[in-house]
Amino acid sequence: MNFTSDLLATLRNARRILVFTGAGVSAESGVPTFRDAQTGLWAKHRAEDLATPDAFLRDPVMVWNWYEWRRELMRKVEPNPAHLAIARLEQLVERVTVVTQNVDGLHARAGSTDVIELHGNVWTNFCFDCRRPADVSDSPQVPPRCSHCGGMVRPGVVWFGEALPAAAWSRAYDLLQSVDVFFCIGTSSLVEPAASLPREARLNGCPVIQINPEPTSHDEIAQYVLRGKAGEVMPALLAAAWPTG
Ligand code: BV8
Ligand code: ZN
Repeated sequence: MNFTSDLLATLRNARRILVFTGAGVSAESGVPTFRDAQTGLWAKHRAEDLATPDAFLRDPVMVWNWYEWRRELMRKVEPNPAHLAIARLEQLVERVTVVTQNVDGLHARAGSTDVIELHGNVWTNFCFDCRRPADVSDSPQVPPRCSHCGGMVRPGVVWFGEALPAAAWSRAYDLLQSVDVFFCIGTSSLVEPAASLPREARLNGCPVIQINPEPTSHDEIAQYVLRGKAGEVMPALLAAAWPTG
């Protein structure tokens, strides 16, 4: 895989890097991307139609079981070379922050130490009514019930139509003013407001590096478009930029 000397110099001179990721960075771990066709029980549903508060209120058992199915699948996977290369960046650059749309927790498991989860984390749960964190281990019901108020427990993710966690969003947005390089890896850039981050970075004059096997609407704002799988491109890019690293 060849990279331009300009790209390699940009990386080597970077002090602060923001790595923005979507479901594609977990694809090579075996986690279906968000817009991959759903399989099995869920084949007739679109993820966007299940990941909403209305869907949960309409059919809490189905939505809860969908998350249990995804958690079961995610439990079995490991971070892939893309996650590991992103974590290794921290040894090569002064500051690296990962801003992820993913809810699988794989960046932290790969060793990334500064991860902002814009859309929550599927390993947490909270009460739909009182919003207290919920421990579901001893609740026999589906969905489990809140031990405090009896409300239904839901996964700790951000659903469509819900605001992103304010602290996560403002920290990610503020970082745009101070990063030298913005990686945009494995995202179709369809979901807002997350998809506005690469655009803002570009408007701030920060070079955007897009890594995706497919074209996306953000190709035109990227200074570098690396067409390929994250698990192949990222390790090769780090080896080329820091050969002795
Ligand atoms: C909000 C958690 C307001 C849940 C998720 C009309 C126009 C524009 C916007 C809207 C609209 N109508 C509504 C909206 C807003 C809406 C939205 O953006 N909708 C979209 C569908 C149009 N957004 C919201 O509702 C957000 N909230 O706006 O709130 C508000 C404000 C104040 C007060 C109240 C309300 C909330 C959005 C968060 C939704 N939750 N996830 C769960 O996971 O179950 S989003 C979900 O999509 C995942 O987190 C996923 O990460 C994310 C983005 O998708 P991608 O990551 O990009 O995944 P995708 O499958 O699409 O693409 C994968 C890519 O990887 C592809 O490009 C593929 O080529 C590539 N790839 C594949 N293999 C590889 C690879 N790349 C590299 N290597 C590989 N090997
Ligand atoms: Zn409660």
